[in-house]
Order: sequence, then C-alpha cells, then structure tokens
Amino acid sequence: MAGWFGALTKTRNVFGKVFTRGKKDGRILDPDEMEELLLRSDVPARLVMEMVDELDSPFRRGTREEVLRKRLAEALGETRLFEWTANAEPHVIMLLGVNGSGKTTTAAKLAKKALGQGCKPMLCGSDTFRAAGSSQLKLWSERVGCDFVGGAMGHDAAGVAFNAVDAALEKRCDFVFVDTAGRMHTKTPLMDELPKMCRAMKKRLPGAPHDVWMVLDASLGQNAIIQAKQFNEVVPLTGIVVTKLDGSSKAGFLFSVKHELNVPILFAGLGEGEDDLVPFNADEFIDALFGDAAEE
Ligand SMILES: Nc1nc2c(ncn2[C@@H]2O[C@H](COP(=O)(O)OP(=O)(O)O)[C@@H](O)[C@H]2O)c(=O)[nH]1
Ligand SMILES: [Mg+2]
Repeated sequence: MAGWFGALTKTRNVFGKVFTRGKKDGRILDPDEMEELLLRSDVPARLVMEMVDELDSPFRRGTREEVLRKRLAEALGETRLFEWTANAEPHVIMLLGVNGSGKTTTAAKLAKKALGQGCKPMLCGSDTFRAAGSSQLKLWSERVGCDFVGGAMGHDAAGVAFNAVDAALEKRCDFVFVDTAGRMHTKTPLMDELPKMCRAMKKRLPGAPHDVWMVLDASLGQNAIIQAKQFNEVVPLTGIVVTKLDGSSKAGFLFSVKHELNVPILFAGLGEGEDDLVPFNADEFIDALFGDAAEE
C-alpha cells in the first residue's frame, strides 16, 4: 500500500525546496523565490501572500518552518475521520466528479474499506452514460466481493440509483456507494440529472443520499476547486475525496478546500490499487510535504 511520503514526492519536490534545496549558494530563499515555489505547488495565492509576509516579518514567532506549518495546518482545519458503523438502514454515499477523476476506482476502494470494517457494502453503477460505465464497477464488485446493482448504457441513472437503494434495504446493506457518470460542471443537462438522482433515492429511503462526496483529481490543482464549487451549487457536498495525490505536483490546492468550500477532506487516493485509499490526515499530509527538511 502506498504511503503519504512516497505519494507526495512530486509536490514535495516543489514545495520542499522552500527549505531544503531552496538554500541557494548557502543562503535562504528570498520572499519572491519562496512565493514562486508555494504558488507552483498550487497553494492558494491569498495564503501564500499572508505566509510570505509573516515569514519575512521581524516579529515572526518561531522558526520559519514552524510558522509555515502552523499556517498550513490552520488552512486545512481539523482532520475529520469518517466512521464506519453498521447501520440499521443503508447509509447512501453518492460520488460525483468530472470524467476520469477516479470515481469508479474510489467507489470500489470504499467498498473494500467497508468490508474490512465488518460492514456490508453495495456498489451502485449508475454511470449509464458510457457503454463500459457500469460494467467496470461490476468487475470491481466481483473483485472486492460485494453486492452490485447497475444499469446498461442509456438507462435512467435515477432509476438505477432507486433500484440500488431498494436492493440494499432488502439485503440489509450498511453502505451504498453510488458511482455516477463523469460530467463537466459546465454541462447543464447532465448536472440536472444529479438532483433527480437524489430525489429518486429519497423516494425509496428518506434521508438518502446521506452523503455526497466530490472526487477531485489532485493533478488538476486549483482547477479542481472551481469544479467542486459548481457541483456544490447543484448538490450540496458533504465531503471531498482527493485522488491521484501520487502523481500530482499541485497538492497545495488542498489548502483552499476549507476556505472555498468548507467541506471536510475525508479520503485520499495514493495509488491505483484497491487498498490505496487512506483517511485524509492533515498532520501526515503536511509532514510529507516538508519531508525531513529542517531549518534554522
Ligand atoms: N495514480 C492514481 N491513479 C488513480 C487514483 N484513483 C484513480 N486512478 C486512476 O485514474 C483513472 C480513472 O479512474 P476512474 O475510477 O475510472 O475515473 P472515473 O471516470 O471518475 O470513474 C484510472 O486509470 C484509475 O486507475 C489514484 O489515487 N492514484
Ligand atoms: Mg467511472
């Protein structure tokens, strides 16, 4: 299983230079150089300006690394752990995002996690937009060993979601992970399908979907935030799953999530394998960004 430190190599290569290889000719980076590095890893500009000012201030409290860590930790906010509990009724979690962000893989990884916690998951393949959309998740359900309800291409996604909740109630599942078709946040008809799916699930199980998680591809950096804001306007998000942290040099965008969306980051994808999903942990994330860079 991939770990934080290995996964964040690319972002650290940019970010970590602030302290390690950032000492040019034996001197510490000047504020402009530091600003450029932080911006390159997609740390939000507002935060970069504040941090650089503070780092440079004669009234700075603590080492520069301490100041930076404290500011970054504040920007991330407290780590929120998702609780895996067996439920009297299925807890329905809908996964949204643009094409290729990692929704299907994440649904499978979550089902595997639920099984590992002694819970009974159901996977719902409601990506009826593409021929392989639902069958891809069906294969995953066979691999991880859990129930599956899906629909063929062209089927009504809301109907598929309804059927999955119905089956999950009957089979007494603890969780339903509803994989959805990838959609661009700018395409109105497809975006309109999301509230319709929610209404369909609610008809069968009041309260469903209990959670709506946006799956964000870390390699998109700040663009991922723009997408999430638009989805959030159509269906209010309750959590973020960040994928492909392992391939991204722009993981600094995560420092925008609390300020821009005020939604917790719950899980992080650190690789393609079914076990490469870990609970998001703010301290581990920040530690992995700094590496063993020590300063002053
Ligand atoms: N490296 C890496 N690849 C991932 C991760 N999550 C998903 N992928 C890959 O991203 C691609 C698209 O994933 P998929 O789940 O089909 O995206 P979807 O279109 O949102 O359903 C696949 O090749 C996945 O293996 C991750 O955390 N790390
Ligand atoms: Mg998919």
